[in-house]
Amino acid sequence: MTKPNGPDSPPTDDETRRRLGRMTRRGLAIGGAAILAGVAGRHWIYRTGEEGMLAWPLRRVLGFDERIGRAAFGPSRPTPTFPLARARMPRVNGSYGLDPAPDLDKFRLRVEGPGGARPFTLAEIKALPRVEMITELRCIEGWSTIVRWAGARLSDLADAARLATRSGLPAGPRGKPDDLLAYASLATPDGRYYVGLDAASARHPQTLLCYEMDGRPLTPGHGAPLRLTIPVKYGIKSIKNLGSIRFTDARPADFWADRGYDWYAGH
Ligand SMILES: Nc1nc2c(c(=O)[nH]1)N[C@H]1C(S)=C(S)[C@@H](COP(=O)(O)O)O[C@H]1N2
Ligand SMILES: [Mo]
Repeated sequence: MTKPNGPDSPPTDDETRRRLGRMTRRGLAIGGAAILAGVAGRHWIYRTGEEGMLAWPLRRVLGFDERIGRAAFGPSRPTPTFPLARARMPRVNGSYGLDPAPDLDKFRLRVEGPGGARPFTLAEIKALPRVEMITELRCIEGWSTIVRWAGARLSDLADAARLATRSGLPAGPRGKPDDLLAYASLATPDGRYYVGLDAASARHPQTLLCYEMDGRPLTPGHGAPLRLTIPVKYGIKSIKNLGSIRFTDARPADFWADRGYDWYAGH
């Protein structure tokens, strides 16, 4: 007898799909509420009338719909996975926030939320269910590489930390959808590189805190000892040399969005 998803066997694409099915059902509940709120909002606009080119409440409602819509319906499908023979090491690309080289023995990932902060050692992160996957790293510069990754799901860390919800409860299958904090803010230890994620993308089952690439521990250039890989987004979101994760309801700043790129950076 083999356990389908014991620690010895990497989770299959079926596990990814199962988790996504759960997220989509949760998303439909949030989306329904957003649509009702949108209808109420529009009714009010038609009573308040126009102001300039576009009634300001309409702009606000559209912004609201976009935010909730993306969070609710966001990435609900697995990104493609590839056979091992196609996996390569990508080039080292982007070095903001990579120096000074971190002291591996003293490494702590700082996880924060409204309920407090909790440091995680690398051993604690490696004790979470190990996921191996072969997915594409796509850079906005136009290149892409198929990479073999190993790490822990960010959603599993979030549930272990109990800092990603308002109530402090894990956001697991029976969690309340409206309990989830809307965003995650990730940064290097020196804060020089930083990434903002919507909760749906952060909790996507292929969003991993990686400690291995190509079957080996990360090299400093690729973000040792811990980096993110988030294949539903462009490479700019796959932050290397990860030092902290903060769960929040305020949309976090993002290094490349501050320099003119799309904040969501999905593809
Ligand atoms: N800390 C940090 N992480 C980063 C970057 C960076 O400059 N600093 N660049 C990003 C970009 S643009 C890409 S494409 C990927 C590249 O990852 P790689 O160097 O492992 O190929 O890292 C991302 N993560
Ligand atoms: Mo990139």
